[in-house]
Amino acid sequence: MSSPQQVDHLVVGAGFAGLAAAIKLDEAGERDFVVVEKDSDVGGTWHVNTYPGAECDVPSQLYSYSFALNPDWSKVYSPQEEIWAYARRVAEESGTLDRFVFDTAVRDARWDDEAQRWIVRTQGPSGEKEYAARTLIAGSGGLSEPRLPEIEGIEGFRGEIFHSARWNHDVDLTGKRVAVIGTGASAIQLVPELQQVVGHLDVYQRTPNWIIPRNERSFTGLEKSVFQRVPGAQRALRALVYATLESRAPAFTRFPQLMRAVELQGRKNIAKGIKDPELRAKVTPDYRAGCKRILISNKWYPALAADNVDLVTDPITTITGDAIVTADGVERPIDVLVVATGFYVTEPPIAQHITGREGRTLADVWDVGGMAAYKGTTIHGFPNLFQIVGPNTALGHSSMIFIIESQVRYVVEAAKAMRREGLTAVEPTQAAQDAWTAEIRRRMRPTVWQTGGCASWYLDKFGNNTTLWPGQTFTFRKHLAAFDIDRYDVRVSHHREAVHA
Ligand code: N01
Repeated sequence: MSSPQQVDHLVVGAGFAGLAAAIKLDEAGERDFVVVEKDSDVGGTWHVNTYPGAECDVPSQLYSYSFALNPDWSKVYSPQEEIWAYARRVAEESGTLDRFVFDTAVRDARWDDEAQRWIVRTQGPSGEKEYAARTLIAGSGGLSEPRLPEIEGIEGFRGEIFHSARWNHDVDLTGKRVAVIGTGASAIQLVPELQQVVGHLDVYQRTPNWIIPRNERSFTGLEKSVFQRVPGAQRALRALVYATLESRAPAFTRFPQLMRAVELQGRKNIAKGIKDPELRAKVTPDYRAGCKRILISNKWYPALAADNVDLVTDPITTITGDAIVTADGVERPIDVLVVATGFYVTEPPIAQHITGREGRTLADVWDVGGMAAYKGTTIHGFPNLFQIVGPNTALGHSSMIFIIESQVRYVVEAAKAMRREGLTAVEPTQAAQDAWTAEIRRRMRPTVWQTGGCASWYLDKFGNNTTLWPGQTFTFRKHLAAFDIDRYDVRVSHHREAVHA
């Protein structure tokens, strides 16, 4: 292999996180970067998730960059292809696409302490390539690695099988016998679409979710032209959406009993969509709303009540060559199996491929005590690694793009500080990271995620919520407003010369 390509910053992933990092680095004059993306275009999850009915459940006025408002959103909650087209347009207009490398996966990244660089090996259409990067900015997302269910016999299934995030559009579902495993955010969007085309649909539910109505509507031509001509009007609407969503945070983080109001809405939604008392009982959760992600849909319950749909709640025991067998012994034949079973969130596979200063992978380090990072972004033992959407940065109540922009600002401030001070490495001290993690754990205790009586993918194998931010988003932004170099060990040469904090 030829010698590594030297770059200042290597960004992993061209989703909303990687794209924001590229744009903001570029604006700050940090132009020597490469964005490596395993898929064929920008957009991340909004490029990959093409299942029928895929839409965002955060209003688009807020689920968009603050620096690239879009006056043309068609609806309050935009469909996947519109969000992807928006990301594509922002990327094109930013003038940064010349530094994006597509169809290229990161195989591994290793910190070279001698060179003070990340050595990153990639695999692309023209083979393997190595980069030597000052910083590694991981924007690969928490919801990018599909989790397939471990069910006996699943590998022997002879029909078509695919994950919601890897939709196989070549399979015609018209008139077929189809099963969907899972009833999460993806399933509740795709099931109502499938119900209209398939012959018969079995939906396998392990745990019901709280689902409230979706206040859906299209923007009128007049509204769009006002947004076009008076950006202030659109900013005001964005601020209103932000404030409305933000006002819900305390119910998640401090006063879970307030979630009774959501449960009332959820029960009404069930009563409206389903007449059969038995089916109503099956879909009614027995835990506090908010403990698992609150979902929004007007179509889910009517779809379950349709004549060609069965909601199966008996646990699946085996999958045969052409059927699913449940614990009650019933065998339901199918042609196609859709698994909408979520993602690897608390044990992200990319962590196995990142090796830090002491020769340990991020996966090994996190295996001991769970995911942890200083301010959800930097990690002791992993100099110059910045993780966008890192531990405890995800949200249950608002737009992840707000969090992404907060983190990107921090990363850019770090890059500027490194240049200004002539630093080769910055690494949060163990003390700083431990104090941050301890505070997160303390704040997590009264939250609905820990007290609500459910099992969720927010929690890791130790029972800790290492996924969500336990507070208001503006507090998160405030924490990351400046690069607090006094919480970092810094190096100005091959040897550690200055230690802060
Ligand atoms: O995945 P999930 P998702 N046997 O993990 C079930 C975002 N998102 O893809 O609840 C049987 O939520 C599992 O059951 P249980 C959003 O952040 C956003 O739907 O664990 N069932 C659950 O029902 C969301 O939260 C949008 O008991 C099994 C389902 O599979 C996140 O993505 C749209 C099983 C998995 O649900 C993930 O959503 C879509 C098994 N072995 C997604 N294993 C927006 O609109 C798992 N399940 C922005």
